[in-house]
Amino acid sequence: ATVTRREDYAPPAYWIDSVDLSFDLDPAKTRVLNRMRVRRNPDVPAQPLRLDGEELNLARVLVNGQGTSFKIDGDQLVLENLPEGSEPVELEIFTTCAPTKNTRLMGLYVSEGTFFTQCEAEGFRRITYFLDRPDVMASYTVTLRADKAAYPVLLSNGNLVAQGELDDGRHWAQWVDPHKKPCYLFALVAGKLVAREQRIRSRAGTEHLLQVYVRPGDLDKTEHAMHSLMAAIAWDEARFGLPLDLERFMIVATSDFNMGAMENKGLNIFNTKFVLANPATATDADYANIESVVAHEYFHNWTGNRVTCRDWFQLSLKEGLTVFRDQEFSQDMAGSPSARAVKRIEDVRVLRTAQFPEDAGPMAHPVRPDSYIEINNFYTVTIYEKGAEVVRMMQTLVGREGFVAGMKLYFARHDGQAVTCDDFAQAIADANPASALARHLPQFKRWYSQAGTPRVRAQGTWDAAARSYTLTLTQSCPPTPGQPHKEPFVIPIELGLLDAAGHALPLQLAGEDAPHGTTRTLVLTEPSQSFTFVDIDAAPVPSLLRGFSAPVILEDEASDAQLLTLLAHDTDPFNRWEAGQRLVLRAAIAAIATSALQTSASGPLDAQILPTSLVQALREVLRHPQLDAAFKELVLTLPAESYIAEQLDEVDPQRVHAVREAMRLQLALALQSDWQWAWEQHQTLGAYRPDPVSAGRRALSNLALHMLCLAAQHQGDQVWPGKAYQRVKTATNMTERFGALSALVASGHELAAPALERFHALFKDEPLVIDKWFALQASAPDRGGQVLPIVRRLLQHPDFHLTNPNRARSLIFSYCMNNPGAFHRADAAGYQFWSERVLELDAINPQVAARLARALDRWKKLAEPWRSAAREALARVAAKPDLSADVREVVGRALA
Ligand code: BAL
Ligand code: ZN
Repeated sequence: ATVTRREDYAPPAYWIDSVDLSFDLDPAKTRVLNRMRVRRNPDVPAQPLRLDGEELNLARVLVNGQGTSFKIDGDQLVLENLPEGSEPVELEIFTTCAPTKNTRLMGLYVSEGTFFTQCEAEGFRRITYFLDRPDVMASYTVTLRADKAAYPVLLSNGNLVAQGELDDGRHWAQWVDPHKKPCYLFALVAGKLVAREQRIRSRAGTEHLLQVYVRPGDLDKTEHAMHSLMAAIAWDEARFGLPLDLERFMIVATSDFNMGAMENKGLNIFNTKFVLANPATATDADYANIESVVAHEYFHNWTGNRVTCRDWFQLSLKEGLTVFRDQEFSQDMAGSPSARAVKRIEDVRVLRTAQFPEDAGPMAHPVRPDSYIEINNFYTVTIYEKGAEVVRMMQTLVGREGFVAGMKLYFARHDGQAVTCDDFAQAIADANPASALARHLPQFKRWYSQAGTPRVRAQGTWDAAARSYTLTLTQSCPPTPGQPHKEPFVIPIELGLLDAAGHALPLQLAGEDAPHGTTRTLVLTEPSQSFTFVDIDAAPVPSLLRGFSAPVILEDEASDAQLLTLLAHDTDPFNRWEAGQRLVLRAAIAAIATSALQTSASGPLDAQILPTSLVQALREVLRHPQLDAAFKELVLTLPAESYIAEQLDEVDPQRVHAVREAMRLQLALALQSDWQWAWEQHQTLGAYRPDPVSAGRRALSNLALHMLCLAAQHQGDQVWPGKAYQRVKTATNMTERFGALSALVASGHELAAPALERFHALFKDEPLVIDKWFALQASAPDRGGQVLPIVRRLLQHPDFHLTNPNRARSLIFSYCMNNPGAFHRADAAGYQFWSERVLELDAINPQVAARLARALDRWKKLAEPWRSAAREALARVAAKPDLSADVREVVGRALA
């Protein structure tokens, strides 16, 4: 396998100024004529032109209209005899490709009779020979020709400049993109589509046409995506002064897509999952995801497209920054401080349940990686979510206004360029020369270069005589592959101190004249540092890492009593939630260490794992008159099994499952009347609205119904399952309908089967809903090992299609990656299933297969017999001779 290294970066030997592409679109054999103006890069020694290509049939190469000698070297087309000198050369390359055979969904492919493209990261080379690297930016003119009846809509980037009929029932359209772009942002779409349209006027008075294209029949599911797009456009102008730079901005939805969506210039292509929504088919979570993904892709128009990446090692330059922007957008859209905090908690939950394990496992890599075999494997939670945390820390260190100034300087310096993460950090620091970021910039940038999650140990001492409180913070970071030793990071720690009654204390550091508020940010730069607060009358309760101000693992000595104080009183909602989670985790870990609980076919055991004081504290949160429903739902939701497992040195997945199930049952039984109260108090009336307040009420009432069904199942009572079944039949929105169905499935009630059947019949023509139906069954709690046989049976279901990534994810990924209790079977049958599916998928779509291959990333943490069985399963996959580079890299690293 070829390893690509960041240190080997060299500028391209040639520039491509312009590209004129003509497509004769035919599903079986599409003809592509590529006419480029190419010139030598005068800064680089003369060398042959090497163009990337993959699975192309080459018919002709002309240089300045003349035939030329060329050779094929591996996947590259090599031209050794181009005219010397700096004059541009007209290069004409004629190739064909086979879109219907393209099951990888990279390059040009056909989905349900419509042509789509996906070029990031290296898909453009599957369309034509090219310098397929992001630092080569060209002007594009694209002409599409296709049968008019089959492909009435012909789209590409930029503006439609001409169109017409051909005499054989075909038609054509020509598009010119006014902006230079790297080829990974190229796109075309051709098919039977309809569009929701909206004309808008910017703050500056310019007019723009917005379009959301979908298949006929889906138009009634496009309103929310359009509203989200309009909100995102307004937000970027208001918050960062970044306007829409296109006359026309298009979104097109397809049901066959490897990723969530793609930010092609002016022609975003989306997975239907992140476009289509109406109250009957989409849940509140779907609505929120659509808002955030539509915004994310739109924000790329500046952060990614106007300023792009020099090379793929800089991927987080655009992805970390754009995730940060979409998270900020969603918080601003949420409105109230409480709704903002809910969004922050959800984001941190993703970071800690997905990115922290990645950073501790075989695929750990820095936010700016040093090497890769297959770049597709590096579209990770580290590049995206940890990258966003790095940007957020910059904002914390320079302030919100300072960050806006930094962004302005970044665009002033780099608009139209392909740059690095260093360039970004430098711009933010240079715009804020007096900031802690500028003072510590080289050290801060270790967040880009060092992998691993830092640990921060906090020790506090109250000195009664001096009336002072000294907090000592000590940082460390464990080794990661290729990085045995880590240098200290710059870690902003936001904190507050509470007295025993939960009141916030004024914060005055030794040497200061007066207190500065009740929450402030300390900047940890040394391996160990002490901070002394004065005028403190009694031992305080520290509230550290408020708002999760840095992506670290905090180890402090908080007692249960202190955590209960934070859970009841902290003014920082994140730490209030965190205190509850930590108390639950403590109880879970203690139970895992001491008990031999097992779940059985009849359900979880009735055991008292959570201490009474904690159950009472949770009750008080649930019944609290001021707290929002959405926040309550988060506090009352137990940490995921995978997150609990991460806290353990050695994992018995069945014990983790049994303990979590027992905690769930304990909460269901101990708070039974409170759940009933919560259900009754949080019904939403009137027309469905996806706003955070209504969504929070539905989330809490769904959790209540789930708990009530669980308690009822344990007690043999039929009332609540009956209500849930009724709701599956009569609910007027998907959030409530699916919540009720999930409650029946999760409690293992006999009504689950008829409810699933009815649900399928109702939504058999709605693929995104059928995805939910598969996913729910694959992630059901395992009782006596029933889930795997169900999943195997569902593989044979007429609605299951392995070639469709959404469907593969809904059934196979849900089982292997979201259902540890069912997947980690003592008989290794779950791992056997996993290895079969990885190999099967690899032959179809290596990118999707490589994602599934990561289900066993953390196998070295497993206890026996799981550990040996997992290693064997990995070795079985690795033994396949013709494995893709994608899967080989993942299993190779896992076994290293
Ligand atoms: N650039 C790939 C999809 C996304 O992150 O927006
Ligand atoms: Zn992105």
